[in-house]
Amino acid sequence: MFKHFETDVLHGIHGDNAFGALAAPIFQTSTFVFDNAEQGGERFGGRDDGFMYTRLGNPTLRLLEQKIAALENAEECVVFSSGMGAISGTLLTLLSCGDHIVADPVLYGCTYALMSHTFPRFGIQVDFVNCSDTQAVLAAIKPNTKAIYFETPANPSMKIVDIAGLSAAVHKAQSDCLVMVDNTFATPYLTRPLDLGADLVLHSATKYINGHGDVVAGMAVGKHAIMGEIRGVGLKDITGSVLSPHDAFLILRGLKTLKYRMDAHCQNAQKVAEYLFQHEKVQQVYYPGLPSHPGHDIAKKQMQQFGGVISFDVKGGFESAKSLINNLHVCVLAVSLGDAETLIQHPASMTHSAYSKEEREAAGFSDGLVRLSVGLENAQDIIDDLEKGFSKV
Ligand code: LCS
Repeated sequence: MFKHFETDVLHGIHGDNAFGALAAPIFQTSTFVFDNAEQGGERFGGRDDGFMYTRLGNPTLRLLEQKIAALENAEECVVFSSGMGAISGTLLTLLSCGDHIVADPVLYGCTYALMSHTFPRFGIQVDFVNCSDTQAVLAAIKPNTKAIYFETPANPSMKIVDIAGLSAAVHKAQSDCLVMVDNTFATPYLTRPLDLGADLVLHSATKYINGHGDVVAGMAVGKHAIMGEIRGVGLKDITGSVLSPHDAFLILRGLKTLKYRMDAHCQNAQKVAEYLFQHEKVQQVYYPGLPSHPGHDIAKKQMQQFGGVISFDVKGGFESAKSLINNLHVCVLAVSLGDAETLIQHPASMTHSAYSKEEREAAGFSDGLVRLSVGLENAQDIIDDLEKGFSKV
């Protein structure tokens, strides 16, 4: 690989490309023809690494996996048809009935639902513990604790977890306990969790990695042995959550501009966060780029920049927030994040509606919280739109 991220996303890995196409060829095929019965048997037996069936592997998917593994400085990546596919496929591969995990209480709503509602049905115990508090995490570790799981920045409160500090402490306490980081909000351009000591990285590639709001996809990234298990069990048998080759092509295309998009998202978000911070109708702003954010110093250490998502509380709670949201035009009312367009949504009733009111309070985000995924428009147009919206509050 080269010295710079923007070069690495373009060069170095070209995959299986017999005709020298510059853009990634789309291998839109479900199955692969064998030369003879012996070859088919060798492939299924793992003694020949040729392709067999797209759920088990495909050259377009493979190219994307190799690129992401290189960008995360990892041995291996497995792509899935959604972030939730990657998360459930990974966790259900590595956990069994009787195992225990520690997870931060601030998680994307469906990840939280998987852990709080589904895992207990399968005898997997989950303790939700503040992962910004290393001592609390260490105190929660038991002999059967197989993983520590968190997002940083976390959805939706933009909470920051110290990846290096927590990974070192957890591995010292229990060397085989896996530290898993959902790196969706940071992307490998802003943070490389494996370089900081984490064991496994998860992504919703639906967000910044694809970046154009036209694909749903996920990724798991880590060491060969674990990724082999995740591919052979979590992807192949448990979820069957295989990405389509055409979607892999779109992500490969989006990836080419990841650095430039992230630079613009981060610069715009900083301006919008500073505007919101001084606004008389805003109660509180949650953005790690603001010195007032409790995770600001750690974010400065482990992130190249502070990301493109901002959450904030409007004075007067949800009723006031609704008046704002319903009077915006540049900021589009939609869930998801990391798209070119600025997206605004209300976590308590939308992305995080799987949490009860008490669970949201315990996790530290209010029912009135608004989340803004700052897009690639001119920052002043976003600010002007918010200003007009606030005038209706
Ligand atoms: N991890 C994080 C941090 C996420 O924000 C999401 C989705 C997922 C995993 C799941 O990925 P998916 O299956 O959707 O690709 N977050 C969403 C959100 O905040 N609004 O809509 C989806």
